[in-house]
Amino acid sequence: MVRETNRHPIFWSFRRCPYAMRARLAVCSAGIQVELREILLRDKPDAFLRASPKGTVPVVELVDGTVLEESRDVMHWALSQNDPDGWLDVQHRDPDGTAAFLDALDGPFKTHLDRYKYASRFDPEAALKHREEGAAMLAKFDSKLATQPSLSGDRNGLLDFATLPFVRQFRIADAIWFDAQPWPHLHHWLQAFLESRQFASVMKKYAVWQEGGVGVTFPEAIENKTCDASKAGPSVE
Ligand SMILES: N[C@@H](CCC(=O)N[C@@H](CS)C(=O)NCC(=O)O)C(=O)O
Repeated sequence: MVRETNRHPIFWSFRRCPYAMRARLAVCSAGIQVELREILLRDKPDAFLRASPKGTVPVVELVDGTVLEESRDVMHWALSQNDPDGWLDVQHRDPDGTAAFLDALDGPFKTHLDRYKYASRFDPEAALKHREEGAAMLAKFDSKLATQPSLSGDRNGLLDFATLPFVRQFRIADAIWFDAQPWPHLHHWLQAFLESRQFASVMKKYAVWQEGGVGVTFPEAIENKTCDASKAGPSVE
């Protein structure tokens, strides 16, 4: 008997990884179902490393054997099939600006975030310098959000969902400090996301995939729009 999940692309994931989070958000919004395999980064399964020897999540193995190894590629793959909420509108309007924004996010901003949040792994004495550099970028996001509801324009789209998981991490590093910054628009934008049903849908906890096993169907159902941006969701730790 062919199992139902065999027909879905395989999505290798790690729940708390912001790259995997943005990719799950896009898959969910596109209404595509995948076989999600939750892994531990400290104990990567052989099957995952065979699919993608570089060993970072997310990775999506398509049914035709194509392997997507970058979160941005996964977002584009999903949204180019179905984009009911217009996430790609911003890219259609301004392809160069969108690419430059995402490059700055995945490049300098992520560098500062890591060297601030995980300072002990880098140079502990440089933590505050990196917080300052990251904060300068966050202040720019706040200024943009003062003039329009979302980084992508009049509603959350590609730029927002690519960014929100990383801003969430920046806050987690020191929530008291983050909440005390003069960024009312950024705070509101992040909070609305954290309380959304969309966020709750992609943050469910799944058992770690076992070699030889079958993952879980994600999202569990697409008919009832579990990823609907308009609905509030339960709080997620
Ligand atoms: N450029 C990659 C970066 C992905 C990435 O670095 N993911 C982290 C987890 S958040 C990872 O898998 N790191 C490998 C490890 O920790 O061993 C993407 O956009 O998908």
